Amino acid sequence: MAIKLHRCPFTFAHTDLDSCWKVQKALDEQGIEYEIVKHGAFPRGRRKDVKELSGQVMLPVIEFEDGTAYRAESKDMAARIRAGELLS
Ligand SMILES: N[C@@H](CCC(=O)N[C@@H](CS)C(=O)NCC(=O)O)C(=O)O
Repeated sequence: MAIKLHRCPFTFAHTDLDSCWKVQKALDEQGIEYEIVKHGAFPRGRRKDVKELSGQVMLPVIEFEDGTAYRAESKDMAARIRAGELLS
């Protein structure tokens, strides 16, 4: 089973202006396998599942295999991934 990347639906946006892509790109660069779980864009209030998982509504969120979640500013998430510290 792979980790899950909970992200916005705009998977065509391959730009660092997109927070979800920033994290997805870092996972790709590090060769970390993941499964994408897409969520609706608006409104935030509809994201009950994201809230339940991570305690907040913003994306991206990484869900580890044990069901725990990791959410931080996307630039910090990408930096942790690139540092090889995602799973530690
Ligand atoms: N500063 C945040 C921004 C995160 C962000 O705006 N995420 C978007 C998806 S790419 C989002 O959840 N937008 C919907 C919303 O604002 O409710 C970060 O870099 O993590």
